[in-house]
Amino acid sequence: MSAAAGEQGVALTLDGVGALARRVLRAAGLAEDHAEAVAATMVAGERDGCASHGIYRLLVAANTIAKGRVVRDAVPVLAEPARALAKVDGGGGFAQLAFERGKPALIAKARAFGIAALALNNVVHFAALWPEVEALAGEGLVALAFTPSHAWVAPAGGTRPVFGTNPIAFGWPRPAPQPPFVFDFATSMVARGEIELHRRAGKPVPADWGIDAEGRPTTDPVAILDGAMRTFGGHKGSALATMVELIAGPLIGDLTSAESIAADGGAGASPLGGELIVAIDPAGFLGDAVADHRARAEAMFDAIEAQGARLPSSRRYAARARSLAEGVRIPDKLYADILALEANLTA
Ligand code: NDP
Ligand code: PYC
Repeated sequence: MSAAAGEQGVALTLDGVGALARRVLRAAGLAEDHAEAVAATMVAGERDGCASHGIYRLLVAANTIAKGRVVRDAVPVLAEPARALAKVDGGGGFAQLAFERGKPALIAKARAFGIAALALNNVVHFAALWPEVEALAGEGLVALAFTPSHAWVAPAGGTRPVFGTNPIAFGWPRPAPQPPFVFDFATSMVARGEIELHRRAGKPVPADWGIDAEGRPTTDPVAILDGAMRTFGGHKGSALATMVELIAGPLIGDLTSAESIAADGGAGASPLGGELIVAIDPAGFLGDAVADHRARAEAMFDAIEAQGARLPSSRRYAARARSLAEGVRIPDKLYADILALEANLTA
């Protein structure tokens, strides 16, 4: 999370962010392999200027661990229910390690069969999805990822939460030196983490982000956190959020967002459930013609940028270049809260 304008923030190298994250996660009782995998996604978020899923998530993860809502030393188990399908039972642990365990099988199957899917089951999820689709696109694959969360979001036309913030991520490989084309966004107006950050900063949110518990529009982040968030794009976001519930819930035998929040029982821990990741090898459809058709995709990216529009992830890649050169700045209060958490855990 970068420091707000006018605030200097605490300067850290990315190695420093990683060391801090690993230290706190280990102190919270997380097993070494999970701490490594979880810390890596927090560093990636901080490095790429994704405040809602960077080092701020240490507070979220520590709360989930303290509430006993994640298995600290879960051992993910890989199964292959069909030739093009892989699944990993995360054993109630954080999703990051489960994805790492399933990724090689997903890549191998996509290359062998042209298309393959990986289901993560029984995982606790608080991360952004772009690191996963970007990693798969880096292997030359087209990738899609979906996960439900907790029921915080009202359907279009309704006032009570049914959906999670249900992100959809997509990755498309591009010829070097271009990084992959990636987008990753919640099907709610904004990720819940963004509303949490406004609450922490004592700032109002835009009027279309959510409603209070009585169904009235509000700019008060606390009222929305107690009420309901809105889907983006009205009925279109609502339908996409429904799709995410279905394909990363019942389709893979895992929880919906409503079931996840019911299982949480008011603990305020991160969502429990599943994630679906699909990988497609362009060579499966195109054979030797891959390069020709990928050149047509490049022409489309050029047409977008030629008129001054930006590609999704271009902000993130620019932030990455800056952070790799200069490190990052963590807001003073967030840094103080993390140090206080660490002191508390090690006392
Ligand atoms: P945003 O609304 O900020 O949208 C993010 C995506 O849109 C990024 O790919 C971003 O690229 C792109 N984008 C933003 N502005 C533009 C623009 N002007 N032109 C082109 N592209 C643009 O994010 P959300 O708040 O919806 O989600 C943030 C994160 O929260 C996601 O990474 C998501 O995975 C995560 N999340 C995770 C959940 C979970 O259950 N695990 C639940 C909900 C969200 P860029 O990054 O370059 O700005
Ligand atoms: O920010 O909406 C969110 C979120 C939910 C789970 C992880 N991030």
